[in-house]
Amino acid sequence: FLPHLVASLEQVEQTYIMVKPDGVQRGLVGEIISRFERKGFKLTGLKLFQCHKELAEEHYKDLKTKSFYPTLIDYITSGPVVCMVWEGVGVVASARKLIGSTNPLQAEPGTIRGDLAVQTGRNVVHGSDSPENGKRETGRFLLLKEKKGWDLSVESGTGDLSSLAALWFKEGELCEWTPAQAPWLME
Ligand code: IDP
Ligand code: MG
Repeated sequence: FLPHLVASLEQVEQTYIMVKPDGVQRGLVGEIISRFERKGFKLTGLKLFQCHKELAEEHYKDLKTKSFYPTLIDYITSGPVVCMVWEGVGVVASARKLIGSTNPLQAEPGTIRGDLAVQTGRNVVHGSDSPENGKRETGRFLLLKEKKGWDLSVESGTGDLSSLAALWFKEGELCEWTPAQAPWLME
């Protein structure tokens, strides 16, 4: 462990990246993982998972009133997804750039959606839209809870842990590690 190479904990964000069922069915899992790997972010969680309706509804609860909501829930639960946690300074906004616009026809070439998809309803990948949602969707706090002495009330901001309900990962599923390439990515 090289503390001088590691950004302070408050600066490090987590984002929940998910290869949606169309990405899995189309064999794009490796391609999508590669893009985050090559960029230099750190993978701290990864699994193939069949999402159930309740979780899909909770994940997309902000879109409940949209006309496409029922088909969105059907889409996300239609087959296995690949759930990932990527970690790093600025990872949330950077991952959204790597992913590209929601509508793949408007997404820039070079982005995942710009290169690999044509329709909003089949846009192959999800990425958290804010550091707060990154925490909520990844369940980052579960890992921190395992570390003795971590004050969860600091992590939650309010002391209310219910706001940190983990959506996609369970206790013990995330890994804390230092990649061998760390000193070659961060000065
Ligand atoms: P985002 O995934 O780029 O953050 P959101 O607006 O949060 O986009 O929408 C979540 C997901 O809902 C999209 O990725 C897409 O799969 C689906 N979606 C959004 N808008 C539409 C639409 O107009 N038609 C069909 N599906 C949509
Ligand atoms: Mg969104």
